Formats: sequence, C-alpha cells, structure tokens
Amino acid sequence: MAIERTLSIIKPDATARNITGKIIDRLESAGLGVIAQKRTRWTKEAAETFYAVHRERPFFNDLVAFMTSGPIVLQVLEGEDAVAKNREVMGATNPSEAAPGTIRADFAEDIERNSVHGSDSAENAKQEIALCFSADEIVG
Ligand code: 3AN
Repeated sequence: MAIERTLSIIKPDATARNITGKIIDRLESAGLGVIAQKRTRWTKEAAETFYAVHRERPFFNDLVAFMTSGPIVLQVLEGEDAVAKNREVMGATNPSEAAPGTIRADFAEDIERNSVHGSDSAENAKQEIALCFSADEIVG
C-alpha cells in the first residue's frame, strides 16, 4: 500500500453543530494524519470552481449555496491508501445508505448536508489539494 494524500472538507452542517473535533477524531483514529488544516468560508466562486465537475447536475446550485452557507474546515490527510481509507470512514454519499459506524451514518443530516467531503481518486486529490492549499501550508 502506498502513502497517499487526500483532501477532506468538514462541511457547514458539521461546523454549525460543533462536531469538527468528533469528525477529526474518526479520521485520526483510522490512521489518517492531518498535515494541513484551515477553517474558512468559501465564496460562491470558490465553491463553483471546486465543484465544477458537477456543474450540469440538478443539485449544483443548492450544493454551492449550502457549501457557502457557513464555515468549512479544509484538511489534507495523509496515510496508507488515504483516498480509499477516507471514503471508507466517511461512508456513502447518502447517509441512509452509509455503513453503520461511518461519519455520514452517525452525523450527516441528508444527502446534501452530509458533513464531509473526500477526494474520490488520487488524481482528483492532487487537483483539489492544489486548489485549496499552497505548498507551504502543508506540513507533513
Ligand atoms: P461524494 O461527496 O460522496 O464524493 P459526489 O461527489 O457525487 O459525492 O457529490 C458531491 C456532493 O454533492 C455530495 N457530497 C453531496 O453534498 C452533493 N450531492 C450529491 N448527490 C446529490 C443529490 N442527489 N442531491 C443533493 N446533493 C447531492
């Protein structure tokens, strides 16, 4: 297994409920290390750029509105098989389909307000990390 990096976002539904620590605990307990982290609030432009791949989807405008509705926590996670490991710990996009014990099964409110994002491939992880962090903000 390779040491990988992946982008993680704690979404506005989770920051609003003050559960960022609980979510980070799940990630760290699974062997993922936080090597970059910042709390911020996205502009509409930043959210649209990040989710550009979903531009044609019917939920795009709602997703952008939600992701700009409050603070988020951007993180780079590092560890063995970090991309797949993070998605395993997150659980399925729709919390009603998420495996028991996953972040989304335990904390997500619905398919949109689903508490966390995780890159879905190593290639997308590289792009998303570059979009959200400068090299000097990542300290491994
Ligand atoms: P994931 O975050 O599990 O990789 P994606 O990349 O398919 O899921 O979707 C990106 C985000 O768009 C999701 N995290 C969720 O917030 C939102 N989303 C996805 N599908 C839907 C849907 N059918 N209705 C509303 N929001 C959705």
